Amino acid sequence: LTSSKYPALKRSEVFKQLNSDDLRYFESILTKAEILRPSDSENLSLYNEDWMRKYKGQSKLVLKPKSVEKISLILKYCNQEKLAVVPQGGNTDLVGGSVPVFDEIILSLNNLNKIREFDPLTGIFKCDAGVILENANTFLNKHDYMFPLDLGAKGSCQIGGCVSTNAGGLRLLRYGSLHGSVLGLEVVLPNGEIVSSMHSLRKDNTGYDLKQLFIGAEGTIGVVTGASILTAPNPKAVNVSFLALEDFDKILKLYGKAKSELCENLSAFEFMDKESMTLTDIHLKGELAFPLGENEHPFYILIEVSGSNKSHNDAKLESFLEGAMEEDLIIDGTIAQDETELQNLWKWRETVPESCLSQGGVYKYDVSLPLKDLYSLVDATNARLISKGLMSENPNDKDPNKPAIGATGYGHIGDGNLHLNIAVNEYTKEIEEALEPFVYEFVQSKKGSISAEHGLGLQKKNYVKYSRSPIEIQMMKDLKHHYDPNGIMNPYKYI
Ligand code: FAD
Ligand code: 2HG
Ligand code: ZN
Repeated sequence: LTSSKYPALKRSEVFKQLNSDDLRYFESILTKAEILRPSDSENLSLYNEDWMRKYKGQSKLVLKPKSVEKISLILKYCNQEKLAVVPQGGNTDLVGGSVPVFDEIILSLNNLNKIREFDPLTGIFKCDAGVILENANTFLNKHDYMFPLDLGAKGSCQIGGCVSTNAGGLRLLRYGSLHGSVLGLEVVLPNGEIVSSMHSLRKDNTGYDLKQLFIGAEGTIGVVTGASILTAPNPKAVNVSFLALEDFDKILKLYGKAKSELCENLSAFEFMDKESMTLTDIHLKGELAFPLGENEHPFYILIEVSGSNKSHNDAKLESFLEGAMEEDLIIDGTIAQDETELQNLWKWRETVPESCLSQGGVYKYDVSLPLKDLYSLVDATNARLISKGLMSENPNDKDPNKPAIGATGYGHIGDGNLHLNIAVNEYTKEIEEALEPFVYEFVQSKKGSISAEHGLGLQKKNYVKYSRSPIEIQMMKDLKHHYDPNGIMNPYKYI
């Protein structure tokens, strides 16, 4: 068996191939509803292929257990039998981490989806790993709380998947990373042992903070089955402004001003370039009018302010925008007048990832860079693709012989996180070779990180050294070997 999309990778002989005894075992511990077999090939392919339609495995079995105990039995058996396993949440991963490379068993958390408890005084929320982020947030909103993480994939991604990628998202600027808001986890180790650490403590310095190992581990050392999260009170007043700017330097000046004037009310500061808005406009097909008339400016910013007092919140935003106009930082702008307008403005930002994919395919690079260098990677990538003859010099010239459409940049300014997306008509080896290791070398030269918030998965497997030293990589391998000596958990990926 070889991977059709990745001929350079070979299936490891260490792993057993699934046989009828294995199937009989799984049938003995699971109900029919918890097993997806090859007879259901259409559904099986949904689990084998990733969101970008870029990575595709050939698994013949999806297990969807309804209890932690069943997950424990599955892993114990797979470990004994050396059957490789890919944990899968909402399958919205953007680095090829959530799908098998060959015939690994897919362990889906879809059926482990109960909210366990919530304390309205402390805001501590406990749930199964398979709870969908949007459902968690809807539940919390009813109690006047909110999940401290928000992202465009909220309708599909799961709490366990977000924890396992240490997803950052749109609110990190204000609410911090999951490394801070996760208070405890329940995890099943590869040998089937259940580690129950669903703590409710803000402070707990009892030795090593073991849960941190699983936050961002991408399913390589165990399966997260439950999470205890410190949630945040729902702000009573939220407003959003959408602004146009003429250069990237003004974005940085505006960000400095926003930090000092909007302070604790600033809850998002997102940027999009003209090209990402053009692709979104094409993708939305006129469903939403562009917020600022024509899309004709080089850069756009979405600012969200939130607080407990509406008039105070609005007054702060208005005075900030007036100042920004006077200082010539912004060319144009609009403020949402009601909840619908607010949601529509967010839609222009949250739809960018799928819009960049909509022309056929997309190469995504999620990187951290010093703010002053953040956008230079987009310019450098476009120049590189043009010099290699893979893209037209004029973005309006749709030359069918050029496989790349162009590089766009957007992301989380407050987190120093650029999303470099290269929209393409098709995935080709030539484009990939033009981009890699070029992008990673660029990031390393600026002392950035090759993975800001999406993880490493399969995509960045060969490039970890651009952001981690040999000793750091060795320590990661040691940890992996300690917890997963048979290497059954999410093999062929970054570790
Ligand atoms: P999956 O995609 O199923 O899995 C992700 C990884 O975690 C895989 O390696 C998988 O093996 C592992 N895994 C999943 N569940 C478990 C578990 N229970 N135990 C152990 N391992 C597990 N990311 C951001 O950081 N910020 C964003 O703003 C953002 N926006 C996005 C917008 C869109 C439209 C899309 C498609 C993705 C976006 N992402 C973003 C990517 C992000 O990684 C995922 O959306 C989310 O974190 C993954 O959750 P999931 O449940 O889909 O996990
Ligand atoms: C976002 O911020 C996500 O929208 C996805 O992290 C970014 O698709 C991307 O490159
Ligand atoms: Zn992001």
